[in-house]
Amino acid sequence: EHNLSTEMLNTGLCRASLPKRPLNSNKGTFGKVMLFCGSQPYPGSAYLAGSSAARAGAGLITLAVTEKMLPTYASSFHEATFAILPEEPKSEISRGQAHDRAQALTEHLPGYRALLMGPGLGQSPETRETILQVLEDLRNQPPNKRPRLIIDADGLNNLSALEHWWTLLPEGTVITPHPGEMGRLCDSLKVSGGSIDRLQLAREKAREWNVILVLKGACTLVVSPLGETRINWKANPALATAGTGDVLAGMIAGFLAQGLIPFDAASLGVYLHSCAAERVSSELGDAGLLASDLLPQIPRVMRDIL
Ligand code: NPW
Ligand code: AMP
Ligand code: MG
Repeated sequence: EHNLSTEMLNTGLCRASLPKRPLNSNKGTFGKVMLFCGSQPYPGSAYLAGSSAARAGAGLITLAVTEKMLPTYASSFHEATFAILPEEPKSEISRGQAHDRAQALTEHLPGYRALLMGPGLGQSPETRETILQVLEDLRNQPPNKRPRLIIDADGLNNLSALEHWWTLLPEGTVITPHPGEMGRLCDSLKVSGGSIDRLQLAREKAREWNVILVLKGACTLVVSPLGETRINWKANPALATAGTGDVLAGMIAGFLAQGLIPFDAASLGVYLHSCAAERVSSELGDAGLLASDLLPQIPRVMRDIL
């Protein structure tokens, strides 16, 4: 345990992993991101995550949405493309329907380098079933053929109800719980209290779950399955507002699509997310940041660390 590398996230470290932008590049160079995010009560999370992936430099963003939801997204997110999923059934839970939805999603996945599942999805039984089916499809694909996976928010909440949920994840998955979600993943352990050693917990769980764990908070930890740890020291209360986690998840997905290894994609996402917040709060102060204010700052902070 004592030999595990622990470093503070900083500009030098992140500059080294920032994706290069060759002059003769095209959108294919920077990867496609698929998002299974958003639902009727939470349409904004799909927009925030998807545009963050694009702002982080990904080449193409696709939202997997039902036909009913399509107009909502299409009218506000002009750059996105769409994968249309079958509607959720009105009454009884149908495994078959979830299977159809998962199939519609996985049929679109060839050629995609990153998949983000979770922000704003809700926790209907059918959504849970769809997530499980997609995970199974991903596990059955060879690692070099499948997209890199990041799971956040309701993606995690849907899993945490299941025993040994982590055995369902493909190798190299990034998860980004806030302390509330982390508590649910850890069998309702209270993670936000002062008594818990967050660093030790994060290391223990990243290893046990075999994931790249981003344990969010005022001081966010990024831990690899081996226990390598990167700490983000940039506490900023401006980020304590709705939708900022959806932006972070989208940024990490964008970096995964550009070919970064998951530990670097997660680290770069966390660092640049707080740099973007710093840019906003240097103007607005500690309150009143909108998650969408972060979006135009993302390219600027990438330029800043060049
Ligand atoms: P408590 O109250 O302390 O016990 P939830 P959510 C805890 C989507 N969104 N430190 C805290 O628990 C998301 O993507 C959509 C300590 C808190 O009450 C999800 O899919 C938006 N505790 C869905 O909404 C914008 C902390 O967790 C509870 C903590 C629900 O996600 C908003 C809240 O977490 C949102 O992103 C911390 N730092 N942070 C949109 N515009 O579409 C959280 N907790 O119950 O998981 O609810 O995070 O709002
Ligand atoms: P979520 O709760 O999923 O929307 O995620 C909130 C995001 O904002 C995470 O990236 C947190 O690390 C970040 N955040 C929230 N509060 C603070 C804070 N006081 N200082 C720094 N980052 C914060
Ligand atoms: Mg969240």
